[in-house]
Amino acid sequence: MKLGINKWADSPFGKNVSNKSSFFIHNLSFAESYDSISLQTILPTILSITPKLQILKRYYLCPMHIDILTVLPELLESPFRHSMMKRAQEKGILSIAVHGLRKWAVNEYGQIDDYQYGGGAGMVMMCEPLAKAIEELSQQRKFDEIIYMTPDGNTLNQKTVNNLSLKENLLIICGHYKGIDQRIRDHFVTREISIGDYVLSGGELAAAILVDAVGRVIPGVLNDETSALTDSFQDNLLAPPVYTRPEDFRGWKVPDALMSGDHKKIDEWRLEQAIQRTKDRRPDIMNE
Ligand code: 6GU
Repeated sequence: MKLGINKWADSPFGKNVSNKSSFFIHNLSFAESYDSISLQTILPTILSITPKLQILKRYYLCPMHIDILTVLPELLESPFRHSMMKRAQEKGILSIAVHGLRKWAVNEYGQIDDYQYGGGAGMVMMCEPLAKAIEELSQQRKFDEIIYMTPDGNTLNQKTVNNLSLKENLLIICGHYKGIDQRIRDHFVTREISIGDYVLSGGELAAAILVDAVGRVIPGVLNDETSALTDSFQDNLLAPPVYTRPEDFRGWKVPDALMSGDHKKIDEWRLEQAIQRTKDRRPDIMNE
């Protein structure tokens, strides 16, 4: 369990936390020698009780951290600086670090790729820079998953997204050219993810999509209004249609049920619509 004391300093509790107790939380392995109740023992239980406590855990104990390894760090500069990803980072629930792989290049020319054995067009990303980068970053934190973004990985879905959102530390590797040397996949990578059956010129945009999808469902990122629970796919149903003012636009009316003010009726209408929409468009997800 790790927690920078500065996390507490930024928190609403910061001013009230004594040095002793912040140290106490900071390094739980010293907890028993420090205070009467063993926080170390009860904390996991407390944290698993309710989603609200999951949120507290994200805030004060273990925000999610995502490292991204790429040859094109510039490509990932903007995607996380807006909207929810920005808010998650400002709230201290999520931190993202993009690393340029050339930092670990094999020579002063910044080489990170080479011709493929057996011949054929296209370069392959070499073992050495990737292995060095992964090992260096692994010394800073223990990764729950080392993910390689690749069109031949498992297709991303909401279930995987939800699952990843509960992890603490992720490392995402963006492939380029013909991809990365198979030995890195065999010996370091724990998960391979594709975002669909088409080929992109690199894994960066796919990584941005993965981080966005994971970031928005991390406990505490969304408020009730934007709750992920009403998203498409969360309950194997697509979301129902939505409407806003005006009630009548060019003679196109908002469905009566939504204007009824009867919450039971509204819920029933939404469920009906969601089921119908899913049957029409994505019958495949209904029985997953
Ligand atoms: Cl993860 N990478 C690339 N290069 N292309 C893809 C992809 C990933 N997912 C779908 N197409």
